[in-house]
Amino acid sequence: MTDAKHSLLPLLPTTSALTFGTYTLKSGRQSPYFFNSSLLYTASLHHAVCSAYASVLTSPPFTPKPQSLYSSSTPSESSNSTPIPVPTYDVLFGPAYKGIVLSGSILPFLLLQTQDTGNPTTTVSPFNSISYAYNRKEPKPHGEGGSLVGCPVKNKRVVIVDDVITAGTAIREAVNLIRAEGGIVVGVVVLLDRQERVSEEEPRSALGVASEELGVPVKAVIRFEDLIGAVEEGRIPGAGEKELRRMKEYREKYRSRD
Ligand code: OMP
Repeated sequence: MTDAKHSLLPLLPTTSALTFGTYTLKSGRQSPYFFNSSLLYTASLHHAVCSAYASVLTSPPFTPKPQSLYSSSTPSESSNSTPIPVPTYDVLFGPAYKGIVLSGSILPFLLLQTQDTGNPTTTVSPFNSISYAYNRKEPKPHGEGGSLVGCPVKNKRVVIVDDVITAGTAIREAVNLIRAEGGIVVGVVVLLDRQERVSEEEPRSALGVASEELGVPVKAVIRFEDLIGAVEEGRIPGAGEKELRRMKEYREKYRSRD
């Protein structure tokens, strides 16, 4: 998790994904900053983003704890004693639209990070059969029909991969979609946790509440605090004292209390 964050954060200043102004969010809140993950579209940035998700998805709690990490290839059978984690899920689900590209793009990175390095002639990985799925916003009325694309999720253990969590509405919508298709949601990974409360009435964090309600891990690569830190250190172009003050005021107003 920490490695993923530290490889991604230094790249932010090279992009315009993080901008400052006044933005109306999906929740209706007026935010002094906006994180637009779809601007991380170059090969090198997309590589870094997918690699960061894959780091999270190949570590606990998305793989068993170290003592039970071994797949069918045990250290004694392998010329290299590096344990290979096994996944606790079958499908990565990316909610339309921004999650779509993530769901498929992360898969090769799961393999790269978990190949049995003791056997370089094969590309055996316990993650070989992890699959992707995503939804269409408009269900297709002809051809194969339906609103889900990719692996059918019925009876499958599904991890949702999305870009940002603010109040948690987008995640709840994705959970409902998957459950309606018979899938079992076993986790969520987002790129940015804005660390905001669910609502006026619910002061706990959207991420914490989602995790508690679903009874599954909900993890983020980067948090709002990381963005504030980067601005404080003068590492984000276009963000100075004024932007920092507005971000801190916003944090006071909407930050979660858990
Ligand atoms: P919630 O549904 O309130 O959790 O908002 C999450 C969604 O808001 C994400 O899926 C994004 O589409 C969008 N969003 C961003 O992309 N970046 C932001 O900085 C803030 C939001 C947002 O509207 O809250």
